[in-house]
Amino acid sequence: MKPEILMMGPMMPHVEAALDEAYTVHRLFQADDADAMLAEAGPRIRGIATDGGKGAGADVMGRLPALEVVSCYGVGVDAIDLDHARGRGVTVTNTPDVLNDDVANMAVALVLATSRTLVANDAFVRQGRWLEGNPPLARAIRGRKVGILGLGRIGKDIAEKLGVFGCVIAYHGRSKQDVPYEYFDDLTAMAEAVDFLIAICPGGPSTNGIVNAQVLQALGPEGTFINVARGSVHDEAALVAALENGTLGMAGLDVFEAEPSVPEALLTMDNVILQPHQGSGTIETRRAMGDLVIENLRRHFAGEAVKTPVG
Ligand code: NAP
Ligand code: 8YV
Repeated sequence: MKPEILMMGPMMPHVEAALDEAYTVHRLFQADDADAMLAEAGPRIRGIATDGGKGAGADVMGRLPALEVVSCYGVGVDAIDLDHARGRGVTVTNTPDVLNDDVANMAVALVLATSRTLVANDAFVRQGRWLEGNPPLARAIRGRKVGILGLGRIGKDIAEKLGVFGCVIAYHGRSKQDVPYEYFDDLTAMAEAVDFLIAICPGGPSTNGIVNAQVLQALGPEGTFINVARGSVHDEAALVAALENGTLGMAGLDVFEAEPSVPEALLTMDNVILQPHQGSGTIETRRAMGDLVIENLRRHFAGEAVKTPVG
């Protein structure tokens, strides 16, 4: 008898194929009546396959008395109720490290795209405005100061990459680390001191709205905010207001509070570059993330230690 698992949302084809081969998969997102599906199959379901957006709440996990493992396609597990899982001894796994390179590349791309006004200049050419003269000059990044909010696995990769571009790196987190970068124990103080603030910390209650109006004001009219972490990390209303009134110079955003909805006001601003949560969005990285989802479930059901448990 194959173990039965619940799939919260569509996954990559190779992941769905591998999971269908090894398990009886109940697709919650395809159920005409999710409640009826959970009532019928819930007692037999031993695993969940999910992603960072759909996560797994206590509402669903609470319907699965035989649940043993949650395998998340994504490193951020803020949408999984970890307290509920821990309280029941449910193993949670994620996909760390394999995505560092591409998520860091997205942060670097947003730093370059904002500093060199890439998107606005693209429109400038397409709209024929170049025929009337040159656009305003952009800004260099060599020698400019970058503050990283969350110097973890991805944050360190961003620091290393931007170091090669000649940026001066600082960071803020809850603890000082043994790294050759300036540490700020206060986020507002760091924002005041840097040209770019890059958020790459986890989402969740401890970071909810920490990039607030005060932090954005400290970053200032010449400053740029880049968010490749979670939309919950910034106060979106304060961010829109700061960009509108010039308190903040520019923003490069891969994540938003209510994805896939983006505040209307941001759509018409030319001092903002928007991405549809694609930090890890390359074929290569997404395949590696999918492979980890499969491998963690395989190991669990083979009675082996999972590869990448959430601590
Ligand atoms: P990580 O290695 O765990 O690093 C997280 C860092 O954040 C640590 O340096 C930690 O330092 C800091 N941090 C944690 N809580 C904090 C708080 N309350 N205030 C300030 N700093 C805090 O995680 P990672 O693998 O680099 O991933 C980071 C996050 O990136 C994920 O959780 C996810 O939300 C996001 N992400 C986004 C994308 C995307 O597509 N845009 C892709 C992958 C990941 P201290 O413990 O010292 O505070
Ligand atoms: C994923 C992410 O795209 O890893 C994360 O935390 O945000 C992204 O890599 C996301 O989890 C998939 O929904």
